[in-house]
Amino acid sequence: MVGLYIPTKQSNIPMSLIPAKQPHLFSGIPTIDLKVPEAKSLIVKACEDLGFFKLTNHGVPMEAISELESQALDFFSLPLNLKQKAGPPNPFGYGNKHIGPNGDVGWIEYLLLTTNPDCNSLRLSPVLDSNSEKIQHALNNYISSVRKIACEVLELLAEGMNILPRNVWSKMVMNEQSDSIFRLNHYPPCPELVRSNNGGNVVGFGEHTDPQIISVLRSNNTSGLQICLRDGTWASVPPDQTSFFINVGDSLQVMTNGRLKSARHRVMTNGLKSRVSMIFFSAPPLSEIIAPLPSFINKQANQQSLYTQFSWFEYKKSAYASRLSGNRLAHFQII
Ligand code: GA4
Repeated sequence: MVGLYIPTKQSNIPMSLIPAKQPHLFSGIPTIDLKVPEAKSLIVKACEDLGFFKLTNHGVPMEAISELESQALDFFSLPLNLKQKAGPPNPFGYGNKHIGPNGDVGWIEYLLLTTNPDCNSLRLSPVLDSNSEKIQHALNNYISSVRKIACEVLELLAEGMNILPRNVWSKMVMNEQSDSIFRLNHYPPCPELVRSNNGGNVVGFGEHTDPQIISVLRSNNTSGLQICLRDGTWASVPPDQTSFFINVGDSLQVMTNGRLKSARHRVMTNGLKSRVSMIFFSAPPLSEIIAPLPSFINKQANQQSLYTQFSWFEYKKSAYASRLSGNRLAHFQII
């Protein structure tokens, strides 16, 4: 793979001598047990403070997770020319290094997929022939589990903030027309890094916020995910293959009029181990209007909406016209 973005490159210093500047593993990620009575208030607090937390005791069987991981690894270990038959990822399919339509690149290969059962066969069957049924089955099973997790979290958030009805957000994700998508990412170890032994700073997936409502991420036991803290510093998230990581997306930030903040995050390539992640991006139907709910605008306190109203279709269109690291909400902010 070529064309990497190596952010610490400084003039006159050979790349191999640039010291590792990876942040330390951060021990402050809020960890929330989904089944405890105080889960809702803990989730609200985590989404207000960081827009990010780790979810444990989620009830999704490890077999469903491992099965999809193993199918994904089988796919990514195929020869490049075969995998490319499932591309390009416009809008769904296999992608390699290129992220989005505007020139962003990373040390990554991936499958972008729909969340509609059996709708990915058009992309996957030409590569996997009859074996595509296995991955389809693992995908359907996993996606239906994480969709439920996303909805449970959204309902706890609504309850925790006294928003009625409690399914105000989950019903968007459960809607048949929901535009939710799914992503399987493979970050191969970077041989160049191993050779130079400088330990880090090759970008797998550049910094960004997710445009959707919330994202449910699971990875194998390889580090790489980093989140941007409120003071602008980056923190490495210790991997945990048995838990999910949840992050707030731009749309939830808008619907809560900025009370919950979307989490800026990125993934750095691990020099030695490959990282596999699977992410469910929960989204509303394309026609859904994204605007602050009235309960987040306190008229007595003269509070106003911080954002102009837009449909998910409009936001998505504007997101896909932006660079990965862009502040996509700026365009819709009322100043
Ligand atoms: C970020 C979140 C999801 O991975 C994604 C990404 C999408 C893509 O990879 O095609 C985008 C990015 C994401 C936001 C800005 C645009 C679109 C790449 C890019 C430069 C699938 C999504 O929905 O938005």
